[in-house]
Amino acid sequence: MTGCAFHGKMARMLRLVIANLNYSSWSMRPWLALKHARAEFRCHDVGLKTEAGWKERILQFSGAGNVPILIDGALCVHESLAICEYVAELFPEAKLWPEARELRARGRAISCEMHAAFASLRSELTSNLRGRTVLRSLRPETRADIARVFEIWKASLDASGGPFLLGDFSIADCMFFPVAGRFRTYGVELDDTARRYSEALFRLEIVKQLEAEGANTPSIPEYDAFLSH
Ligand SMILES: N[C@@H](CCC(=O)N[C@@H](CS)C(=O)NCC(=O)O)C(=O)O
Repeated sequence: MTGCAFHGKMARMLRLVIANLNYSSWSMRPWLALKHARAEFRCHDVGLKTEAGWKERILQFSGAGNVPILIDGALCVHESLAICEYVAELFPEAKLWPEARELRARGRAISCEMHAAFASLRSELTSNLRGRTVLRSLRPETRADIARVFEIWKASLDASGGPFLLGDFSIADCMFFPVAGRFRTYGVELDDTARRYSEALFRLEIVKQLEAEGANTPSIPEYDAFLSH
């Protein structure tokens, strides 16, 4: 975390520095957490791969060189999961983590797993919320990642009783929403549990708002190319 370029210029208002909401799964996660918490915040899209100077704009706020970054006064928080945690602390009434300790532990474990793993799924099924295709074949590693996601979803829904992973909507759903989006984009066949959970996500008003935000953002051809692999 670093000092912030916005600090001191304006009245305190949360700011989320993001990339294109159609493609940036990492940006979607804290965006959903903030919306669920009914937080007032402004988004600053750096223009990833579409506008000159996008990398320098990110580096103004975080030496890690990645978005999302949440700015709260002098504080810049980078890393999507850390931002979700910060939002949970700022808005405890939003109950972004469940009260039951066991479910909270599960939620943190699966959110960390989402953050750290699934490399094959992420690289073969690039996030593209508005894109639609049906991929004919997938790498075995991607199929294994998909099976693990289904396993996590089923175990969590069984433990909590649903309709979301930990019962009510939580950070765990923010972390896994982009995966449900990837499954829809690339026509991945869902089992019954995964289909019901995905439908619950896509029915959410904040998800509809996110889809509307992502609908008209600039196209990034190198990501759209994955639709025709
Ligand atoms: N671990 C980071 C990953 C963030 C990330 O990879 N963000 C991408 C956009 S989705 C990015 O900023 N890429 C910049 C680049 O490619 O140089 C997080 O969870 O926030």
